[in-house]
Amino acid sequence: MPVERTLIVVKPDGVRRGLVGEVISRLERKGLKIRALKMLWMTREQAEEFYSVHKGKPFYDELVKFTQSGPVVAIVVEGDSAISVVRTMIGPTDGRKAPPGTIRGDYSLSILENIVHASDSEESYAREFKVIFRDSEVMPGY
Ligand code: 3AN
Repeated sequence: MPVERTLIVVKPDGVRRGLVGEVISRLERKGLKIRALKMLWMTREQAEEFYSVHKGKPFYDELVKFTQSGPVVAIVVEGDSAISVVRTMIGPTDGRKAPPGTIRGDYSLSILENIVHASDSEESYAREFKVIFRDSEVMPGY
């Protein structure tokens, strides 16, 4: 029963479509604790580092451009097995194939514009967190 932290980013399409509240609401209703929250417009450097594991893939340039196309909302949550729990809640990458009940399944018809990002491992979380937050921005237990 590991207590974990993970990062969720409501991507520019999710912010444009007014789905920030919906995403936060689902995380809170699940029982996950919000530890940090920030709205930002990623720079090119931030977007490139955030998606550095995809460098060289055919969709990388489009992904980096899309990530900078508007503001995003980044959320750190904490809870039992938070990394895998949140991955289950967002659903598979392709919104057309993601099942109903998942965030992508309910709100996306696209593989690129799929509303949210969520860390897929502790290593990813550690790297992605540093792109957006400082350690001091994470709230202690409350
Ligand atoms: P996930 O976000 O489900 O972990 P990844 O890590 O494979 O998926 O991909 C990162 C992001 O890259 C996705 N959220 C999506 O926006 C974009 N992406 C992935 N595969 C494709 C693709 N074939 N074409 C366009 N964009 C893609």
